[in-house]
Amino acid sequence: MHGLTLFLSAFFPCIVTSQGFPVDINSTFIAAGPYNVRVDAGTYGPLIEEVHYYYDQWPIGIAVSQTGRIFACYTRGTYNYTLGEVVNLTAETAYPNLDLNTPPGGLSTEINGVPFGSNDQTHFISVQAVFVTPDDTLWGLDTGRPTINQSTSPVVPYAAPGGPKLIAVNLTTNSITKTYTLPSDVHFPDSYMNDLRFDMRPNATESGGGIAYIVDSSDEGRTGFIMIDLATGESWRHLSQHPSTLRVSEDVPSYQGLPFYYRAKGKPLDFLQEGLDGEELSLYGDVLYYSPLTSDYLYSIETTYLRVNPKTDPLAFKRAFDNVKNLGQRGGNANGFAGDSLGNVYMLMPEHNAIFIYNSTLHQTTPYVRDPRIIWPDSANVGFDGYLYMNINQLPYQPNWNDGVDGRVHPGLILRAKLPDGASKSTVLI
Ligand SMILES: *[C@@H]1O[C@H](CO)[C@@H](O)[C@H](O)[C@H]1NC(C)=O
Ligand SMILES: *[C@@H]1O[C@H](CO)[C@@H](O)[C@H](O)[C@H]1NC(C)=O
Ligand SMILES: *[C@@H]1O[C@H](CO)[C@@H](O)[C@H](O)[C@H]1NC(C)=O
Ligand SMILES: *[C@@H]1O[C@H](CO)[C@@H](O)[C@H](O)[C@H]1NC(C)=O
Ligand SMILES: *[C@@H]1O[C@H](CO)[C@@H](O)[C@H](O)[C@H]1NC(C)=O
Ligand SMILES: *[C@@H]1O[C@H](CO)[C@@H](O)[C@H](O)[C@H]1NC(C)=O
Ligand SMILES: CC(=O)N[C@H]1CO[C@H](CO)[C@@H](O)[C@@H]1O
Repeated sequence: MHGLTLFLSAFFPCIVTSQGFPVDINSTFIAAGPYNVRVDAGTYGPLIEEVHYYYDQWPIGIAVSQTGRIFACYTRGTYNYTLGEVVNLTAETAYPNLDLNTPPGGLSTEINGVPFGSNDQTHFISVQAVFVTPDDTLWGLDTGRPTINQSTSPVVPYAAPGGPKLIAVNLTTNSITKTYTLPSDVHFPDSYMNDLRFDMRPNATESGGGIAYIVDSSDEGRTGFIMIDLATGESWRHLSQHPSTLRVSEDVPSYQGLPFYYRAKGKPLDFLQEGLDGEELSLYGDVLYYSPLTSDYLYSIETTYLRVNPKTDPLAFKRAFDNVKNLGQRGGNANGFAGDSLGNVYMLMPEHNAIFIYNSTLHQTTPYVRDPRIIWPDSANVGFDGYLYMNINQLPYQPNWNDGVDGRVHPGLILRAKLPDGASKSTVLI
């Protein structure tokens, strides 16, 4: 099949009819024998460009600033830093500096023989996701839950209050401007904050300082959403353990054509346990789209239900539960989400080496880009320059999922593709 490699970077436009059906998804033909056989070329959509090569730490989250600075985060582990900035084609460095990435007391501690994540509020422990708001603030979501004993029997210890936090960094001064920690009735010991979006408009909350919508993807506990009022620092939950946020039992996805079971070292064969994993706001911030990692279904809820602090309304939970919408299947499991200035909702599809778009006008998923280099697109971020940037980290080959054997091969990648129809970063939710 060597002939295929010739086509990997070719530009195949993907034309979608008004009914959403792609008519020009291309395949190619290999004239190896006398018969000209049609072959899936593995590609469609805009040209994919290689932007950065990760040779050191395997990345998770990505965010691109107004001036094109690229930030990555890395869950850890044993890594020296968990928040980094890309400095050239093949290297990143600790951001804002190594000191803030190095909790003096270590990443975890033990109380009566039970491991807990660090409760350090002023240093980064394990940053899972990053986001740049249009005012050029970098937001980092620290789970406070590092992986420990990575080489023997990996454990993700419970969080200690103070460790899990949302931090804001001013990209002009490169200094932390805000830190939000969470009370124990909002962030549980086994919560795991996984993704974040913002509506900074003054009318989004009564206090006028904007709101953060955060995913709790807890493998062991209660999946749901955590909201933070960015002016008052108050936080609350919604949709805890609503079926739309729960993992799908016994999910067996396929990656690169291989059926996938979860194989942790020293443990019986299992399945991915991850529920609610990705989210994206609609263009005007009135709808939040989301799905569990292990589900083919896309869900949404009007954000008005999530913005109600349940302390002020005894029916708040019930109203949110009653207003979840099932938007149907989308053609596979989805991992991260992204959104653009036209309201396109991008969904990262690790089973297809592709990114799909949910089009709320068509009520359908449509294809955007596909490429054999997209081996687990972990997160994506729309840049101010009209490109979608994505982190590729080969996650299904990581040791924690493969009996302790690390099948990943450097480099990891940042890829980018031009957005459709001149779309760019949305500045509506400023
Ligand atoms: C991490 O830090 C240690 C101790 O400072 C150093 O020896 C090592 O080279 C660093 N690793 C990387 C990949 O930078
Ligand atoms: C990239 O940056 C790293 C870290 O600062 C440095 O060691 C390396 O020499 C740089 N590589 C190039 C090609 O500039
Ligand atoms: C981690 O490993 C250390 C030393 O190998 C051991 O003492 C400790 O009990 C382990 N902790 C867990 C939670 O497995
Ligand atoms: C970041 O810092 C610069 C320089 O002090 C300031 O002008 C800017 O307003 C700050 N950004 C935000 C979002 O506060
Ligand atoms: C905030 O105001 C904008 C118009 O400026 C409106 O479109 C939006 O719906 C409002 N949001 C809320 C939560 O009222
Ligand atoms: C959705 O599809 C319609 C019809 O093809 C198209 O006009 C629109 O630009 C697409 N995108 C969004 C975000 O609605
Ligand atoms: C739009 C596009 O790229 N079409 C191509 C699909 O594949 C055939 C056969 O390789 C080409 O001839 C077309 O140009």
